[in-house]
Amino acid sequence: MLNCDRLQRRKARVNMEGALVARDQVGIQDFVLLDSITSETAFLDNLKKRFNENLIYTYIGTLLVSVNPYKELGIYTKKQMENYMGVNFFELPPHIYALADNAYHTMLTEMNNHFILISGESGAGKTEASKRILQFYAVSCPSTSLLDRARDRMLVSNPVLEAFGNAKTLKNDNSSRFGKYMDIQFNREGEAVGGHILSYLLEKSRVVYQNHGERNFHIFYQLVEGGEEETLRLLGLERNCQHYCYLVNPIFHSIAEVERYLTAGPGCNKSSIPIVMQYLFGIIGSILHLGNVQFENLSAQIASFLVIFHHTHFASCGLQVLSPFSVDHAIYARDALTKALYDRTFTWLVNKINESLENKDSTKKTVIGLLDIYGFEVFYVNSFEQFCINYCNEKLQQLFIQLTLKSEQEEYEAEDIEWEPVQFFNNRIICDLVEQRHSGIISILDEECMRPGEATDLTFLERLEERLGNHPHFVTHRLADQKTRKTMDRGDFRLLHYAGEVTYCVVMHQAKNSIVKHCFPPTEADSKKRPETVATQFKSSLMGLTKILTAKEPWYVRCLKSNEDKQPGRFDHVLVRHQVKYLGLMEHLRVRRAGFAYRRRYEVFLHRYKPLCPATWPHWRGVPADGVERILKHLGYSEDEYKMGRTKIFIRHPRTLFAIEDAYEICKHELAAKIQAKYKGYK
Ligand code: AD9
Ligand code: MG
Repeated sequence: MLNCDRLQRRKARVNMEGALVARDQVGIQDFVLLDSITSETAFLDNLKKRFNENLIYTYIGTLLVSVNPYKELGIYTKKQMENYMGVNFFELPPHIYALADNAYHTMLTEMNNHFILISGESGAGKTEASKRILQFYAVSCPSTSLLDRARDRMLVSNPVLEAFGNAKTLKNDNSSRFGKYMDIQFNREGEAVGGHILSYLLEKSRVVYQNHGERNFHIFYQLVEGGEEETLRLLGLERNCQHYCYLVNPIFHSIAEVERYLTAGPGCNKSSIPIVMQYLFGIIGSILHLGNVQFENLSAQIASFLVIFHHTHFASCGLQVLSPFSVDHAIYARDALTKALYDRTFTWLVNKINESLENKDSTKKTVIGLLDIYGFEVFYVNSFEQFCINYCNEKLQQLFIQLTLKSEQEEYEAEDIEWEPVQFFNNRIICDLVEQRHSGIISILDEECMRPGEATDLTFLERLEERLGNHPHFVTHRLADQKTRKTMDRGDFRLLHYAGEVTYCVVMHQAKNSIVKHCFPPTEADSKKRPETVATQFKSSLMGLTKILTAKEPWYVRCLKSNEDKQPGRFDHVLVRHQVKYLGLMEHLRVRRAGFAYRRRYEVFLHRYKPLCPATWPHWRGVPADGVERILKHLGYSEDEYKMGRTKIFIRHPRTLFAIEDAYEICKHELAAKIQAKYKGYK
């Protein structure tokens, strides 16, 4: 039914426009289709030509390249969504909606799971892209009034998570400081029936410290600047961000969206809403108050502020003794407490949202996963958080390489398809440097953390130097001149990431032993038993994510940053060239152009398309591969449009497949009409 609608809409559009391929006429819409683009310069020229005409999207086959315009283009209207519903890739100019729509229809046709990997550096447009996709599904998927609620909750969960998980950085005014993977679940009818969010390592250090020119999480300013008088009075807060040590560079934000979500209720009934709000805002308020606690007159403050700023130990007589912390210790304990509090509140919020999105119905569902994670970033000072964020980006790049460049080429080989190998940089070597068991940076960090009292940041650096000094992607101050010809500080190490060099500061000026402090979740840092370190936990969660993704069919959006200054419409050639290079877009283009857009096992292809050929319909008694060849010959395809592998059919261009799919839809329609006529005849 759905596919017939799609066909009707498509036919209507084709008639309206008088041509199957509606091109936007500026540059080239799909790099794969035109052989004239072979050099990086030509690739960039095409991107720029289109960007200058506000055409920010271009395809490499089914991969979507998006260049951040830093201005509203009016291309995300409801009308635009309708235009793209049920359209195959090459019918209309490239758009994020076309990709979303294709993923959706492929999922419904093949009844399998998909994911959309949105990648690019900080500020490139990943979060915007993921929001556009979600909005598209909200409008385009069929829905009943009951399901509207699940769908609306999915939509409104976004601003709330952004309020608590995003902040202004030097790279991006609305930078995601947590990783987000969201499954949207669909039933057989294609209705969005539920969802689930996984969040990854929130940058909680931001609660207590922000680099110059950056800000705390949005929610703090939303509450202080935008909260109601009564709320502020209850929480004892002043409407002045300058008053709070944890807040710098205040800016006005609307709190309305957060309140709307909380009153729409993550699974709570009307009467419990004010409690939820009070609870959340109460925590935000307490964090602000705690941040203002000063420790000069320690005893007076501590008297009024719990026992957390004391060491607890037992005297020989068995009595519990509290002795006050030093000022440094007390500040550390205060900050550890606020960070933990914020982190757990964020986890609680994600859980609440998940409760409200949960669909308990046990019927079969398929999913589209949306991955929007913090982008690769390099600051003047890079610490543990940047290390985790950039490691995460290495993993995603590795996944992309695995799924496109590597396995694609391996598959051609395995299937005996003639193939000229394309060379590419495999960042596996950097992932190993970070995560390899026993010899990677995380393992060495873990080992150091097992030596409490002895290990310091400097001993950690020494271990790294001893064990990884010869690694081509690892540099410390002793080796800096030889490897990268740039000097560096004694307390730093540098990684040569796939996307560029980043110098990480191990020995922070404000803390004597920062790495060891980062190792363990704060509440457990002083306990006797050794829990997993934060880095190891993060590594495990990324392994889990990779597993989730590899079980699904991939779609890619590669976001490019047009300039570093967030300037509307400015295309910085050098910056874009750098991204095109490290994202491996040219290699991807080469593999795509020489390769095949579509491949299916012979049995699957035959099963679906056998009605298209009298020789295979209704039954084909021979070998599946022969049946497939009969269908293709019957449809008039020449041998350069497809290749027969050992177990699969490979089709070169997506448009060939789309044409076969259209023929199938028409055939199915006719068959249904015949059966109906026959049935009427009986009546
Ligand atoms: V980070 O890794 O979370 O720091 P993102 O998510 O890649 O980063 P984001 O989507 O937040 O970047 O985009 C940054 C800003 O660019 C947005 O706040 C918008 O102002 C701007 N942007 C991004 N994409 C578009 C777009 N398609 N149209 C208009 C855009 N503006
Ligand atoms: Mg983001």
